[in-house]
Amino acid sequence: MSTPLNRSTAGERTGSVPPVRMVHLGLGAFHRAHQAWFTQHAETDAAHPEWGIAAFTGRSSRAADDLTAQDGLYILVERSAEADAFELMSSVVEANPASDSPRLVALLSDADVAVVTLTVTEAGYHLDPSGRLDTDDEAVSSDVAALKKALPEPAAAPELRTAAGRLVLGLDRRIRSLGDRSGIAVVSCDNMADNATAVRNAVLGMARACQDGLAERLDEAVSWVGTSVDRITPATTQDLRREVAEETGYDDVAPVVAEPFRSWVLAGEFPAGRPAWENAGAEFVEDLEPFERRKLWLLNGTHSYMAYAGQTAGHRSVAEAIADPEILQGVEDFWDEAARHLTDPRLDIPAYRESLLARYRNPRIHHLLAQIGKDGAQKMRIRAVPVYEAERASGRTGAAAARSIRAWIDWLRTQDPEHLEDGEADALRQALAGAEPARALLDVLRPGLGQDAHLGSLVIAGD
Ligand code: CS2
Repeated sequence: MSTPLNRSTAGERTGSVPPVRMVHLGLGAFHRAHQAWFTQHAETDAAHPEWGIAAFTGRSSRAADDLTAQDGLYILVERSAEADAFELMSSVVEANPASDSPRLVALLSDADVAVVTLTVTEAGYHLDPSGRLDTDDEAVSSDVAALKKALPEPAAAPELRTAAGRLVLGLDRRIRSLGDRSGIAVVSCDNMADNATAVRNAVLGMARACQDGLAERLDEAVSWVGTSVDRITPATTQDLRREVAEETGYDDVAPVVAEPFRSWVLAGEFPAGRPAWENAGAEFVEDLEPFERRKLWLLNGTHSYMAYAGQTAGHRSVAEAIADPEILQGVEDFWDEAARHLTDPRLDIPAYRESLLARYRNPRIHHLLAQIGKDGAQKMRIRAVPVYEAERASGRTGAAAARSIRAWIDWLRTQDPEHLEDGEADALRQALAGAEPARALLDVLRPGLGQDAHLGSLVIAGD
């Protein structure tokens, strides 16, 4: 018989409940395997932790119900190629539905809350291909309308649809109640190029569309911190729940599984303090770009290539795909191209590549290609297109990056257009329905890319 998991059944294994000093938007498995892990391991006294996280869900509110029933507790399974290690996680102390604007406002109006982290996916920023907030987007315009009404009324806290809208509301209230003590760090933890600018553009773009002068006020209070985040975290399955119950005796309804590897590189200021994440191995740097590119191009770039080429070849997981010699070759070729533009000596590319291969080959991590294949438009735009462009700019063919783009196009053309799991599904459907789908899909990645004759010869051949 297994026991429900909560603070009373866990007893002293969790230490005291830490005060909320962090807010997280996008409560999903990755947050719970990454920032929550770093925060818990940053504590110097595990019995008296100082940094609690109040999290808000992303698209689905299920995690709020599941975790609330467990007082925020859950078990993290660290799965190496050989064995599992089980750890009780207790740094998340509140799990709220995304719709709970009053709670978000209350938290952000508290001077003790010092950090907001986000994992809302690339699509969750609602940016257009030029990197600015897409004000034509339906969720964005609905938030603009709601905020225009709510901002002048101090007590109003309407339900909002975007992370940017929620932050505008919460930060506006913070500045009103705390004045010159409102300094706070907003830390994007999504896999994007320059994620600090992405979240800044989203939030300030929203503020600008709502009220004169608000963007400037928010920009003064907020330190936009950029990060490169890494930990492979497959989706939770029923099997995992059973294994956790067998091994720990707890009937955890929301366990998380992740690989042992984890990395967090951050750049930026924390005006109101932060957990000592360096105690847990986080690195603080002045210039994030080399680290961010290494991660986005080498890891995420080949993940996406494997997602599309792998599914087309009939594979289901990363471990299966990388065992296919043709796909392995495609991965190595992509790495060779990308590595030419990753020359900072701190990056140690040979060691990084070797460790990636071991991570991909971990036979006990069932990381599904279908999971990675979602939201391909945003992903390919930042994972493959820049490698192709860097290669072209230095006079080379960019053939491996082009092969990856082609794999995406070929895979997309086998999908049911009505069921595309992509934040840009409408644009993709339109492109797929046109006379020259491959060219039109390239234009979705970047306007004008469809006119690139060289890329066309590599990608569109046989169209
Ligand atoms: C993956 C990432 O789903 C995806 O697009 O490439 O989630 C990847 O597993 C993480 O970035 C690893 O840190």
